[in-house]
Amino acid sequence: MLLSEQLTNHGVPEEIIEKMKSDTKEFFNLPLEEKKAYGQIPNHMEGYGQAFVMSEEQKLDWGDMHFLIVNPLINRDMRFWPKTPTSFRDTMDKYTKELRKLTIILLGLMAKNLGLEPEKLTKLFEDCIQGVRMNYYPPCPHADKVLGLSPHSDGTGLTLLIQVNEVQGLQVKKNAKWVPINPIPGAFIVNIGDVLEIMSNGIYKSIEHRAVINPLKERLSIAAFHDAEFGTMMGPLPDLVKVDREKYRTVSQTDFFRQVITSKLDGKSSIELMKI
Ligand SMILES: O=C(O)CCC(=O)C(=O)O
Repeated sequence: MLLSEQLTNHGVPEEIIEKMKSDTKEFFNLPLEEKKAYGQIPNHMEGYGQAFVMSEEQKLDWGDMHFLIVNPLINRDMRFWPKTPTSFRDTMDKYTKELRKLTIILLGLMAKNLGLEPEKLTKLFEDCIQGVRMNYYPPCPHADKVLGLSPHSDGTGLTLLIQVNEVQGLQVKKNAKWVPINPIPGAFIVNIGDVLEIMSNGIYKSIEHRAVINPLKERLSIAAFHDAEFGTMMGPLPDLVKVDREKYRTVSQTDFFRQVITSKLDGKSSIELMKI
């Protein structure tokens, strides 16, 4: 079953992807003070900073990131949207609109693969919650002693990820081994998240992944997360539990999100808590 695949011929115009990449690079190249103007604030997920910092004692990952909620439009908090480069906001808008369309196409195909009408899944993601995390990993002379992003599965539905430059760093766990994913220019890495594992009653499995660091070269990636519309219950799709026993609990999205955002990145530990 599809866990993490590279997708080419996806229909997202190349110039939109290239512009997203170059604006992201330009943002991370800004002086620290300028980036800090968009810095994370307490009890808030968005902004420039570090991923999943839960305590003062925690060893941090070797990377900076900038996270934005992009959809629903009403949930955009423009305080965190960079004004430099000047094209950034427009680029992000165009890029993520394309990715929402692509997500619906992929989810329709996945629903068919589960033996369901495409709408059984796509209608839950029509006005999806979409967030984008831009990651910047500086080189580290002791690259083997640090991680760019700790092992985790995404606590969302479907992730479309691009590796911005040709520096390898993403690894996925397959048969208990870490497998490097080589960057293919213009390709999206499609990662199944925990929400799709739950909704598919375990037929699709979320993929555990991590980012490693290069000793000499910086690396950048952009992950776009797609989640079911606000208010969707997190549980197996009713049609699937008619034909098999229910393997995951059903909880409110609020409770599910609380669990995701208050835990530090730790493999697939979050979804284990949802298993019956
Ligand atoms: O940098 C990468 O390739 C991985 C990024 C990632 O997993 C994330 O942002 O959740």
